[in-house]
Amino acid sequence: MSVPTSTAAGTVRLTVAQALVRFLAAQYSERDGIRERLVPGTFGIFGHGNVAGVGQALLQNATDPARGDGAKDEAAMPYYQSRNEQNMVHTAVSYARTRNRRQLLACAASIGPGSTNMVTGAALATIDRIPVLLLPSDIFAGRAVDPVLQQLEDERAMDVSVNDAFRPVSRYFDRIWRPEQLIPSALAALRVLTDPAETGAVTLCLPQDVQAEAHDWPVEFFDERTWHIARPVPEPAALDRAVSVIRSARRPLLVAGGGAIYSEASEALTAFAEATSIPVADTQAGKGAISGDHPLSVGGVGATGTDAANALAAEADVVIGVGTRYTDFTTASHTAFRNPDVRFVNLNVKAFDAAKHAATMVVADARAGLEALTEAVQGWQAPSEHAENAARLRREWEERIAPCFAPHDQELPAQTEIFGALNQLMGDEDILLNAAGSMPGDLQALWTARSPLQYHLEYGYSCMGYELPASLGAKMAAPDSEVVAIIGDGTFQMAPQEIATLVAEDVKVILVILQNHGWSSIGSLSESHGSQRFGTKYRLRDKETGLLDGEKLPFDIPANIRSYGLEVDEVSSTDAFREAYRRATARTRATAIVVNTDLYGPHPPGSGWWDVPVSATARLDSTRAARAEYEADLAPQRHYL
Ligand SMILES: Cc1ncc(C[n+]2csc(CCOP(=O)(O)OP(=O)(O)O)c2C)c(N)n1
Ligand SMILES: [Mg+2]
Repeated sequence: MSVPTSTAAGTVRLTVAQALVRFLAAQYSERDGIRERLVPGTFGIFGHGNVAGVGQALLQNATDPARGDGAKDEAAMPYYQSRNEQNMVHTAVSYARTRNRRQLLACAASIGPGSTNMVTGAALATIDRIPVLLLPSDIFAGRAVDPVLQQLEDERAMDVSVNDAFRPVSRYFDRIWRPEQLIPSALAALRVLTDPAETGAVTLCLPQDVQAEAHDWPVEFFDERTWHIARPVPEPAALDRAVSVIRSARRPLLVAGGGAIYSEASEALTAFAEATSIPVADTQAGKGAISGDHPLSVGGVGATGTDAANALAAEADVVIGVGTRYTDFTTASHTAFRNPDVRFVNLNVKAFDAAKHAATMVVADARAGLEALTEAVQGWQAPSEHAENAARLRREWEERIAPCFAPHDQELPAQTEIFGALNQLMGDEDILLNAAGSMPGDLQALWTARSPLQYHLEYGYSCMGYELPASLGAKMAAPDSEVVAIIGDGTFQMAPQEIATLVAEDVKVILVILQNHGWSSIGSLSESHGSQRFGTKYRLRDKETGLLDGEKLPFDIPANIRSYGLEVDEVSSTDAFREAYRRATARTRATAIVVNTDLYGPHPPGSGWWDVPVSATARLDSTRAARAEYEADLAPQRHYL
């Protein structure tokens, strides 16, 4: 049995990798009195960079009942094998998001390509403000063998490696050149991961030789440690300033972002909205913070928002942003808020976000801040006509989108029909996942989320390939929920591999693949911006035109998925989809429904705009016409000062 030997009093001899695993297994989080293992598992793919270091440590943890020097059974660190390093970061992000950032996973990769495959996942985590601990392997600290297989050589600096690419996309980055550096670095890493204002990807690079090096660690390093996830309260003076702006409002609008969900502020948000009669619009990350059925909910705001939310945004005199980053989709590229005198009050745990649009800042946890605002604004309400106007706008929008859910006069269903059916079929606590393609826009406009976790849209990075591995993470985090990933055919082709992991771990999710033989999203963007859908369909190259506009590819997605061992239904109508969904829920294993849909939509109507610049000079008429339209659309774009 590979029990490490204690050496000097109060120390334990372990390799750096063994020490890191043992340290991570002893970390706990606490919020609102709920204490949980902070890092309950590690995903990984081994190569020469980590197989004998981190790999050995995980093996020892998995197979040695003493888990190294008598550590308790709770110190297990389950290892999950992934098929692609980018995917495993997506899985970890989805897990942490579904756990409202109270728990997270580690991801261990080999040196070189294994590690850089994680860079995209790191960017996604940092942009979305979701904690994930990345453990890329790194070049030899000792340099005796340089260049090791897959090493980038920089003649100007020997401490540079490909892992430096993680720096701009990590909230904390470190490289453990010497064993004893692990102690301060591990503590710093955990502080950042559990700080709601700082969190994102945290990267600890582990040189290949250092991972396997032994050190005498102080036993206290492995003591159980609890990280208290803070709920910072607003400063009284900031609260006063915010309240005086809110009290002056005649046509206020709340914008709920992801922060409202991660902080579990739904009740507080709803109570604040009810107390003040302020309508609530939502962003992609914030949908569900207030139930879509609530009379004050007006749906998505911005580029892919509802007419109701956008009409209210256009005239709002005070916008109260709660936990939002105000991406260009939310602001419709700075055209959504058109009142010349509009002012912002931003409640955000991160001062950086609270300060946006020259706002009156309330730097606080969303829940604590909303509770304080509700108390402080007591007795004040927006004029009653305002809520009545919002309710009328919402009814008009519902009438306008009703045709999206009805059968269309075309051979294949529009995906909006499928979404309408799915919204009825899924339970309130079930989870819908999506990230890229034409689906996010349609879903933001059409979907009614009735619980905070139901609508899981990754739209900070909108990364094709997130959905499938994310379904694994969401299901691990919420095993009692049905998890449904909506995956475009383009997205499917980017990352189908993780189906093998779903099978290996026997994780039941439902994959809904929308087969439209190309990119409906970028195709329509291309067409409306003068580029004629060039290069956006999946077609064979036509010998005569020389373009990719020949026959459809004979690629058989159902057969591809069946080859992994899944049961698959292929459907071409909304009624058949309903039946297939019922069969899918009855199954106990991961399963898929491939829906043949129409590449050309139709997509929902909408009133938002998105700034995608059109070529300012062109020989093509289509581009010149699109450019003229673009210049006109730019007119209302402004800074909010
Ligand atoms: C990794 C990545 N590459 C490229 C893009 C740009 N992009 C956004 S949507 C899209 C096409 C998506 O195609 P599909 O999944 O079939 O969805 P559809 O547009 O047909 O709804 C592309 C290429 C992206 N978001 N992510
Ligand atoms: Mg497609």
